[in-house]
Amino acid sequence: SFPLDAAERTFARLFPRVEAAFGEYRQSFPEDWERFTRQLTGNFNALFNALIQVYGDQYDFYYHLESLLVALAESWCRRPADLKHLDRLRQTEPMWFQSNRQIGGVCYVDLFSGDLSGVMSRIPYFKELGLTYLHLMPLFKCPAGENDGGYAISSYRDVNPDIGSMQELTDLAAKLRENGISLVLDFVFNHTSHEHEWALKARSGDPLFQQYYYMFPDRSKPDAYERTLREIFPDEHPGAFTWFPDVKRWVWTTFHSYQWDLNYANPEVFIAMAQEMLGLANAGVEILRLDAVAFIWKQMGTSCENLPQAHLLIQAFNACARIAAPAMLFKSEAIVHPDEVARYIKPRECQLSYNPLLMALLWESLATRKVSLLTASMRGRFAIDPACAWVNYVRCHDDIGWTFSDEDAGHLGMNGYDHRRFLNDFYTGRFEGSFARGLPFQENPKTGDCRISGTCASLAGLEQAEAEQNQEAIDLAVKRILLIHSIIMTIGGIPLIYLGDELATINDYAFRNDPHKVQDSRWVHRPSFDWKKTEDRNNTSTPTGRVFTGLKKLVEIRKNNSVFAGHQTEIIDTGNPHVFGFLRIGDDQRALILANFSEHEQPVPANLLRLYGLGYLYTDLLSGNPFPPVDFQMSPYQFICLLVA
Ligand code: OTU
Repeated sequence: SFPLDAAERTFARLFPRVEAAFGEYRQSFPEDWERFTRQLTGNFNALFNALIQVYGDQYDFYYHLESLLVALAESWCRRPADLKHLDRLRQTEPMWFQSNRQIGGVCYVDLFSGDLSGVMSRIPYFKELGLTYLHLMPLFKCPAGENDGGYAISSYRDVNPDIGSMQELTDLAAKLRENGISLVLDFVFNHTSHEHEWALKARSGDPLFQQYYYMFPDRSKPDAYERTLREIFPDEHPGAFTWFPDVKRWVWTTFHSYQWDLNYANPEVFIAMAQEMLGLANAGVEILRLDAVAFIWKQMGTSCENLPQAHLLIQAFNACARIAAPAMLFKSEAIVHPDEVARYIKPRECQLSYNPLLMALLWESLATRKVSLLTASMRGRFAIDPACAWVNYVRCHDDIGWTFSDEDAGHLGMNGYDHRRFLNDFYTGRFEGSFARGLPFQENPKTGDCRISGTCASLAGLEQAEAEQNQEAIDLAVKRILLIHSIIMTIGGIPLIYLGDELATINDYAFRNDPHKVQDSRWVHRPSFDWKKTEDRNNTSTPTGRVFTGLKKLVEIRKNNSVFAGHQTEIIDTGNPHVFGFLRIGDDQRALILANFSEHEQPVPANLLRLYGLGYLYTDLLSGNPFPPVDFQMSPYQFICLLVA
């Protein structure tokens, strides 16, 4: 426990020392220093209150706090003028990311276009799609061979030399920004690679750097921890620890053995990582994807996931960003129970969050042709802080985990475990009559747990339909792809397209011939971007053209109607178990969205429209025509988007 005015008293003591250290800068740039002072005073309490709860009992807490403040000031002094300009813009329009004009895309630099200069040359393609947000998958130095698609980082300051340099990254960020596109990068902060300088020092026996990780000489502690841990990548190694004979230690490796978990119980790790984070901010990153947030704090006897200290640490990182790089926002990547996902979403923690529940339940609805779980879950869980936003997606570089709540399912009379089994059978194609061609990921025979890999198109039925040359099935697959995308475009939040999906890219099994990839089925949905396919993008006699033009139409509808800004959304009961519906509530308009998740016609009564209409005037945004409020039939997988006037 500490006195209530501890933050103010600490600030009064520490700030003059920081000012003294930056005397020259203050004199040369008084206004700029003034801005920093304002940002620091405005966020110091948040920073202090988070850190003292995590580190307050360490004898040298104040020393660390002072070093952190100095590091923040140094980073601010180094922050380029154009980014400080952006800081101002974002401070005057803090809800910019809620605009209906926001559309996201994500890709791997090497697979998409070879290298960073290749990405630069593809800006016209991003603009054609309407992107305003580009997430480039991890692009920093990483071990040769296996590196978890770049999620094992050996240096946060060096771009992987195969794809470019730090300067090229900075230039690309600026060029994207000029084109109205925000650069999004990962902050892989739960772990570094085993080849990071800190890990190398730890391996060579440096006790200071051994404190950067969790290292144990024998199995006693690992065994004790493992009693309550879940296995994340059981295919690679059982449990959470790996034995490294060179240092004769068990090292905490939640994911792969070459990904060493950082020890945030050590305040030096927090400060070091805050500096790495600000380095990314100063390179021009506007949105930081916080990877694997759930795992950053460990405590024996717990699951070591989603612990209160994990939240405090993210709040502290967030305060650092508000102080030294205020334009930069956080996006949480927590693919966990929906109750836990929600806890990261706060203006002072993560302003943005993936919406893994919506993602999983869109696929669940396609498999079952029923929308009850989707409707019930979204009803209870879609609403979040008005100052935050969802990032809605149908596919990403990862597997699909069935992270719905067993309680939600239970209320509908479904057994969560059995339902997940069904979904896994369905999406691996084992279920009789399934249209999907996915692969199992990290199937765990001990728990029956399994996740699903596969591209959007393959999971939606296109691969199988094309193999069978079944026109009708191809048609249905295209409709499924567009249906789930139409939801993410309109439901509220930033829609995020996994690039390649806009061209209906199917699975690529070539990863099976690559010894560094064969053990990780996620590579089946990470093919090289097929630029040849883009030639078909406006040819609507091909599935590629139908998906691309269909998606572009949805993008246009979203961008042209401010009712799709923000996330004021009411999930409605359509009275039809196959039809998902919601109402978007804008400042002066409303939109009614209906989505038929079955391959059969579905009736919708006019009463439903009347219920949500004002004066019964509807415009069908897809056709531009008036929509009469009479009983009607929805065609298979039809999506209806009505502007209500
Ligand atoms: C994340 O995913 C990344 O998205 C993955 O690509 C990485 O492999 C991993 O971290 C390690 O950096 O387990 O299957 O519940 O929240 O952190 C994906 C775990 C994952 C997830 C998530 C993790």
